[in-house]
Amino acid sequence: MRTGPTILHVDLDAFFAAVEQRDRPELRGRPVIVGGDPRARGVVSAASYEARAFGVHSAMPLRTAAALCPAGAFLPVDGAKYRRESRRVMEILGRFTPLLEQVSIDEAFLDVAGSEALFGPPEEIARRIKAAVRDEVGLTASVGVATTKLVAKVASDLRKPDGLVVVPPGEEAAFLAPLPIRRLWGVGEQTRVVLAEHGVRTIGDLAALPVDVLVRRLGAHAATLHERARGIDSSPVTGDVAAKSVSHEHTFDVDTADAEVIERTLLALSEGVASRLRAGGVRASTVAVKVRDSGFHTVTRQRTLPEPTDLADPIFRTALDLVRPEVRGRRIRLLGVGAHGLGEPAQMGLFATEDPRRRRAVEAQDEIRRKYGSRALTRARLLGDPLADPGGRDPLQPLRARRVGRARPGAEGLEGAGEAGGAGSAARPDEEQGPER
Ligand code: TTP
Ligand code: MG
Ligand code: MG
Repeated sequence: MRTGPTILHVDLDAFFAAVEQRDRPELRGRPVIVGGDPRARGVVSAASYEARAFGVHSAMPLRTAAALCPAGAFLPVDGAKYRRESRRVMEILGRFTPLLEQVSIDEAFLDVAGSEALFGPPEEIARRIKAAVRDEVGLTASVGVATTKLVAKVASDLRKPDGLVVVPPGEEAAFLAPLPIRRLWGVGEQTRVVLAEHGVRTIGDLAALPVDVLVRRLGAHAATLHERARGIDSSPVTGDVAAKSVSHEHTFDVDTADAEVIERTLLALSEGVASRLRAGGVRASTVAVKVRDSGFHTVTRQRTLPEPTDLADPIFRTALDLVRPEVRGRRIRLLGVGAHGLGEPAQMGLFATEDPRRRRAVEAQDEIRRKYGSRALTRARLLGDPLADPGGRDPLQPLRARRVGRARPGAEGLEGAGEAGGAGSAARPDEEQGPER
């Protein structure tokens, strides 16, 4: 059941042009037009915001762009590079929920309904995403947060570049009402002309029209349009499109060969991965591990499970099995646990074989974590260790609170909690993430 605004729409700002400005600092602050030779017959793919000030936009003939903005830097399209950067951004988004639906090279919907215990409320997740994309990829993204995909998409576009717009539940129609009709999905040029004849300029004008009038003029799809104008859109975020894996990694403050520390870290990482699988309502059929030693030698190993799971135990046991032969006698710098081959239980023909009591117990624990915070429940194994908080606010740095040392009796976990909360610390996927190394 959805209660708050949990759908995020993320869209990169002036994507192709921003990548070029990132890679060529001399282009920053200048009008940049990606599309190719301005004397050729092509069209503009992307225009930096500086170029837009001259009226240049995507899909405009390059020659027109050159006439409007003769001082612009005209660059060829480097598709391979943009696809690579797109994958990096999608990987970041995938850390926050398996319910990730990529809809174009630079945008995606996320449903973070199940991710709050791990990452905080949706607005906080939006901020973390923006920070991670900025720090790790060097690009800015705009994010809209709402109860529906439609409203989230309109919201992400509203304060570009570098925008963040949250539409509280119940305010969808009021949010849309003053906006020009072209901002609504599915309103093409022809529809706009017909609507203009009825005096419709804003989305609110459309919402106020009787639906039968609309259907008579525009056909059946007008009914959907009318619903959209009131912010109604029930299409779910379909997670199976882009989210193909969930993974957590940890870089040790000090490289370690301590089997106990390694085991505990794997358990914490497995807990984090499993809890994200459950949050997304998916199970994994394959477990992967990554081990990097002090000499930066990295190995990855993976194994298919006897049956798909969303529980920490089988993930942990498999990860431990895979990691053991790789760590012998070595000092370890980084460990990672990943879950691949994700699917919904029904698609995987599950439900039949598992013990329903076990599932109810795990779901009850998830519920407690959701209600009272991730620290409310911790395995006996991780107790007395304020650092191991797999469901902590920043599971990408599950052991960050290590430096605090073991909590003294009577002061359990307090310092640790403060540390692990580390708001806004944009964790890198692997290296150099410890701010106090
Ligand atoms: P958009 O997200 O539509 O545009 P943008 O990222 O350049 O600018 P913003 O989101 O800040 O408004 O498209 C993403 C990329 O897709 C864009 O950088 C280039 C490419 N593209 C084309 O090649 N042709 C087009 O007509 C459009 C609209 C985009
Ligand atoms: Mg964009
Ligand atoms: Mg886009």
